[in-house]
Amino acid sequence: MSLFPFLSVLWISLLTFGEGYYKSFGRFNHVQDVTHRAAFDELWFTQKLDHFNGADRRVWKQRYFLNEAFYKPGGPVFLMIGGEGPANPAWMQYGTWLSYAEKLGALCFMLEHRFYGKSHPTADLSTDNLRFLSSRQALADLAHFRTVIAEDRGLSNRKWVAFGGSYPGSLAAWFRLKYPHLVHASVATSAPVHATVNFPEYLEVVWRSLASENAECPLLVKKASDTLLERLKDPKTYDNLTKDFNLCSKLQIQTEMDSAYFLETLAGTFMDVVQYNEDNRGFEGATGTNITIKVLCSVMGDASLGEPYARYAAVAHLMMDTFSMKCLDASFSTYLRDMTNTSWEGPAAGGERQWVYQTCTEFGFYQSTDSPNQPFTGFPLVYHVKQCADFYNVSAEQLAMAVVQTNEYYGSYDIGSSRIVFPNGSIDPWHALGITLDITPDLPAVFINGTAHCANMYPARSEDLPQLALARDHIFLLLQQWLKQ
Ligand SMILES: *[C@@H]1O[C@H](CO)[C@@H](O)[C@H](O)[C@H]1NC(C)=O
Ligand SMILES: *[C@@H]1O[C@H](CO)[C@@H](O)[C@H](O)[C@H]1NC(C)=O
Ligand SMILES: *[C@@H]1O[C@H](CO)[C@@H](O)[C@H](O)[C@H]1NC(C)=O
Ligand SMILES: *[C@@H]1O[C@H](CO)[C@@H](O)[C@H](O)[C@H]1NC(C)=O
Ligand SMILES: *[C@@H]1O[C@H](CO)[C@@H](O)[C@H](O)[C@H]1NC(C)=O
Ligand SMILES: CC(=O)N[C@H]1CO[C@H](CO)[C@@H](O)[C@@H]1O
Repeated sequence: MSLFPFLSVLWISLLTFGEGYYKSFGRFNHVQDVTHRAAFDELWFTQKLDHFNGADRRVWKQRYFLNEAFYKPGGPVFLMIGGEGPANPAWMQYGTWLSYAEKLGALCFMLEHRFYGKSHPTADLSTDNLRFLSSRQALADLAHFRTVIAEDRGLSNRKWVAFGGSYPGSLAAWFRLKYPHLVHASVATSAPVHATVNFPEYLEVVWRSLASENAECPLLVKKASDTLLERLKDPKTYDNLTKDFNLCSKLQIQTEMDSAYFLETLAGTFMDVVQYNEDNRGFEGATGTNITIKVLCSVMGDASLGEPYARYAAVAHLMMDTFSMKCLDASFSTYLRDMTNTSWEGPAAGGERQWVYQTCTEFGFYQSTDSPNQPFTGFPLVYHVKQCADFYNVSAEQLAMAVVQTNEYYGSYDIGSSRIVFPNGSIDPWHALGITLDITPDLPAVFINGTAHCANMYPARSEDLPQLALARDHIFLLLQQWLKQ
């Protein structure tokens, strides 16, 4: 889901379509809702800066949203958890959770994640200040918010249910795990609960998802990316590459980082399209929702465009047209400059600088080309790990230790809890780090064959796959049952 998660756990999204996604946020103001759901408020909560140091009394303002339209006295309280991007108010008007709220008479809150959107705990995004950015601090924010709001509004004896998709899906599960007295049940959609430095399985799922459209498709992608890698070895080809991919400045390859960034940017189109294939995120104002696996594979299969390399370039052009980009910026030095800008007005302050920091200090999740069973080449694990040093002075050793500690702290796949449901979509590459089998009857997985990242959270559509509609109903029945316990 793209609230935040939208700009998903997959920062690649931003590398490739950053502009398009960001512009889409502004557009919500123009979405005129004609239903009775329109009313919701933007509010601010006084939050502690450091929950784990009693001597630190500093506070800041955390943004949240409230929709009371469905609340019936005595009903439950729903809390949508924000993630690695601005909390998108579109979720206060649309989304499956609201249809559950309507049926169950729930009061609905959404809390923006610290350091994202308008929730600024510190004066800037310096590495020193980013020390206060972690999932643990975010969970403590949720706990403090839940406690104070319940007291202020007389909701202490109501049952609270947490929702989240992608990284916030993990937070929804962990909130129930770590604060079971504060949250009665959780819906943890497409939640990557296992931290791992290297995540080569991501691109393996991309291969399988492309192959499910057409067996030839990933082979053609592989052929194209192999050709590309070959050409990158010869500087005489750079003028042609610059032209073929409509790069903003002449291709310059001085280090491994330069070539890896270029190759990753091009692969990013395929990764994004697979992750969000045919979902219903258009309601958020997202552009490019008609670019699907089917569309990419039909371009890759179009022999009239020339060799696979030329078709790969055609895909890049299609994305530039779709997102109205004048040219493709595939320069690592620009990326490095943007990512190290610590201003709240900086080019990566929409979430990239913050999220990559969280990957370097908690989760890893690096979608490397280290597996042979995937279609791309040229962005190995070392390329990702080096960014932690370049952007935040975090060493490979520190990263490895942090990831081990994250799994120790949350339990990875062994979540010792209850009343958490884990929906997963078969073509979503993130399912590889999710809960894929029922842990206990009280910790069920809901498998949705043929859907992408967070599909069950979006508003229902008539063209949805029947299994997606069934999954939504199934989750509703679980909530109904759990709220009686
Ligand atoms: C660049 O492309 C042109 C035609 O598209 C081709 O004739 C030429 O050989 C290419 N140059 C290199 C160095 O590959
Ligand atoms: C996607 O939609 C846009 C705007 O509606 C349209 O201009 C474009 O041609 C469509 N692209 C594809 C591949 O269908
Ligand atoms: C950071 O980005 C802002 C906004 O784009 C810009 O004004 C500022 O000069 C940048 N700072 C540095 C150090 O590049
Ligand atoms: C980077 O971290 C190391 C220790 O981890 C420290 O000694 C060094 O001063 C740091 N460098 C910068 C530029 O902050
Ligand atoms: C998923 O659906 C495909 C076809 O739509 C089918 O071939 C496959 O067996 C299904 N997988 C599962 C696990 O149900
Ligand atoms: C793709 C995937 O991991 N799917 C799993 C999701 O959860 C169900 C349980 O309901 C598993 O059977 C699937 O394998």
